[in-house]
Amino acid sequence: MKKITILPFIILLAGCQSITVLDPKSSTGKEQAYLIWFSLAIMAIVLLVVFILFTRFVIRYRYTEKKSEFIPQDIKGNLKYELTWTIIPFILLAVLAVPTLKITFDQSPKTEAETNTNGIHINVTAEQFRWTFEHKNSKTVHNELIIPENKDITFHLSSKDVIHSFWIPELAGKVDVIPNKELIYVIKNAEIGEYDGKCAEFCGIQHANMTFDVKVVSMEKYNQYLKQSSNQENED
Ligand SMILES: [Cu+2]
Repeated sequence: MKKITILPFIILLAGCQSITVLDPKSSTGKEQAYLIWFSLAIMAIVLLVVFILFTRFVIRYRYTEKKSEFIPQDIKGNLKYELTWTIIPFILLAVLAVPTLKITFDQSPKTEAETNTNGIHINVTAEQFRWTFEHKNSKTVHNELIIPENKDITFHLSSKDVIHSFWIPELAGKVDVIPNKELIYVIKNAEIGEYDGKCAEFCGIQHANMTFDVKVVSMEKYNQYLKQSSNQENED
């Protein structure tokens, strides 16, 4: 019977693997993680103040024999307090809004190609249930994305059928891939490594299998990779 009592803790611990979103490996992901930590910090401050006040009130106004007859005075709105708890949340929200709006706006998918045409551009086509990556020299590969480190990678996202969602948790947040509409999404300064990519929008019965491998390599290796003629499109 006792063993069963530790079950909830085991379930909680199951989530203790590193949360990849909070351990980002690109500047795009780092900005997003910063927003999460920043809003968490502000929430923690609010929570702390509430808990401290709550504890204070519980101790100070607890019921005792002495106070059994005590009835607190009925006071109408105190202007000072009313202003305090109206203005402080307003300031907190404003502080939170500035970086959130800036980063969200900068990173939002655009509908037109960036003026930066020198960077690395990759066409990404989603379809039930695979990903196709086309590099600038027309090298076309399925379910395997190879990109160079420390560059701005501009993805041109489009879907052949339904709405999918392009997501590499360690590099950047998810972005919708919509039929008949090309969206431009930029991931900046990825670090060398191997990451998992997936479709984050339920798109059909094989949705869970719609994954892809991501490898970030040196620029040199990327150029070599582009030259390799292994064009999966022909092999299929
Ligand atoms: Cu999908």
